[in-house]
Amino acid sequence: AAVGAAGTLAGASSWPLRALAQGSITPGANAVLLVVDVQTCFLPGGTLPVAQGDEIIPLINTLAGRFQNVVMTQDWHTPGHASFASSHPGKDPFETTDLSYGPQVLWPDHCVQGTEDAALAPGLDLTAAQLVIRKGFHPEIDSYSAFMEADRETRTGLAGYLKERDLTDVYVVGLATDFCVAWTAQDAADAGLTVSVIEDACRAIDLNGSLAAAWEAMEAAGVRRIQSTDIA
Ligand code: VGL
Ligand code: ZN
Repeated sequence: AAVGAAGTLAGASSWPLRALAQGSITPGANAVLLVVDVQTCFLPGGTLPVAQGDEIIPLINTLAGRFQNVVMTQDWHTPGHASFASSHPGKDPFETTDLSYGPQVLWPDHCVQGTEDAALAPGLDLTAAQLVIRKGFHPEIDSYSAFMEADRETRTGLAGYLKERDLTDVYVVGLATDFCVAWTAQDAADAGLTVSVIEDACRAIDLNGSLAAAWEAMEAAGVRRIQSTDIA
């Protein structure tokens, strides 16, 4: 039987819900692995560490070998970036403030352009990656999403790139599940792409329930939640 987008068996609605069969997805020519922000700053010991962020590196290396197309992103902030708490006197990291485009979580200084902290994670082997999208380089605008910055107007160019290369089937992995991965996945769905997030190849920050909220929003947007074992 055909396996539908939500992992249910088409035409067999009385059957119990089940996950995708192990190894049931073979990425084809239209599929792209989108590796989000696997950088030193987000690993244990970095400036904005994501717990167990280092654990996904071997998994992503293996996944990358199964895809004909790999694209990655790099959080790439200017010094004194508007998303840094240090740029807002009296504010601490993980508090929220209002920027011109709306509420913004404030972060420790992280991923400053050209620093070791902003480098790709050691051990990440994405030699075959075809494009690196850098984001968050406008001093006054943050960008969690690989497609659209936090003002929800400024585009990164990724949608146009994927369109020109006919890459319609996007598999998202990386850091952090509840921020850059979630925003990227939702924007990809909004762009009309077929989107899957490979859950075990991501790790979360989980700030005030942000992880549960992110999964709810992604599932509402039609994003498929899959595991690395689903990929052949
Ligand atoms: C991210 C917070 C700030 C991420 C980037 O990659 O999820 N989170 N900048
Ligand atoms: Zn950032």
